[in-house]
Amino acid sequence: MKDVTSLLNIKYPVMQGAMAWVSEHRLAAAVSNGGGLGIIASGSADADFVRGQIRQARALTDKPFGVNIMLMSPFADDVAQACIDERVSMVTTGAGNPGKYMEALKAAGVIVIPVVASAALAKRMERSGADAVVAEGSEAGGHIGEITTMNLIPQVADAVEIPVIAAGGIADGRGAAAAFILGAKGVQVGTRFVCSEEAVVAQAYKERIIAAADTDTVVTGRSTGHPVRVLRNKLTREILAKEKEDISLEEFEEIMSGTLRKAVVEGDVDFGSLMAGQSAGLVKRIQPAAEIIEDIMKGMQAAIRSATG
Ligand code: TUI
Repeated sequence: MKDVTSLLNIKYPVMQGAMAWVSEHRLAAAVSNGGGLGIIASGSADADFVRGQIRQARALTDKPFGVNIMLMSPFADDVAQACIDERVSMVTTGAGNPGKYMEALKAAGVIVIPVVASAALAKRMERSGADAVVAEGSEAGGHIGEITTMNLIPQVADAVEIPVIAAGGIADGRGAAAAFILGAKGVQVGTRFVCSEEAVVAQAYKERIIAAADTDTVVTGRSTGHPVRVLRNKLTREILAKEKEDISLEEFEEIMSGTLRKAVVEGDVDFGSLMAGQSAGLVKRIQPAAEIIEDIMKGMQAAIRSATG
């Protein structure tokens, strides 16, 4: 099996999770310059925005980086085409089944790494030509599946021959070491990179992650079929109370609309959606992205030595 670093032509098997509004070109380029794989999140942005992001990232790094296609976006088709036109090295996909884009992306020579939350989808993706999968456990921030990383990684690793990259709950070398022991060949880290110097994110949001304890995330949106993990705040108290009653999808969407931007851009930590994983409790300070990658790699080696020594 080809390893993840040679597949992606990177130094360390550490990918930065795509986070809407957070992982734009500056963060992605910083992660790639640090030897990992930076990923531009397209979120619900249109193709012109994504094209601009790709070009700006190229101005900041000559290393490979990726683009994430968020499959619930109304612009997903155009974003996939933009990735092909711009000849990006790789794409990840999230929040759905990217089957319909697979052939065109592969024909254009783009490496495709779908994010999956089940072994069944991982198998389907392997059959349709995926180069690897990111298996994301429910500890992750944002839109999540049901299975924890501890259980998902070995079951996906058993189900497919292609490399498995672990995501969800990994913020330091111990988590990365655990993921490798479970069968992963790489890790994807999100929440800790929100607290990188290069992430253009309101300081108040970064500080809420740093202040977070292990129990400070909650899952909103279960009643809608689109569960999303965020830090607890006034917004989550309001929405969870409404979800206990019988809130319509329309009312839910009206309350949640624009709240991620509110958190990331405006720093509204009370009424913004502070997407973060359960690993928020492990994030202690704001650091350059390159230092985060070095720390994870050194910590991973130390954790493996101490477990086997
Ligand atoms: O996609 C993510 N995380 C995200 S996307 C996002 S944008 C958003 N904003 C507000 C509300 C909702 C979304 C924020 N965070 N992670 C990857 C991921 N994909 N996690 C789980 C899945 C997933 C779930 C079900 C992938 C496929 C799937 O089923 C597909 C099928 O059709 O079988």
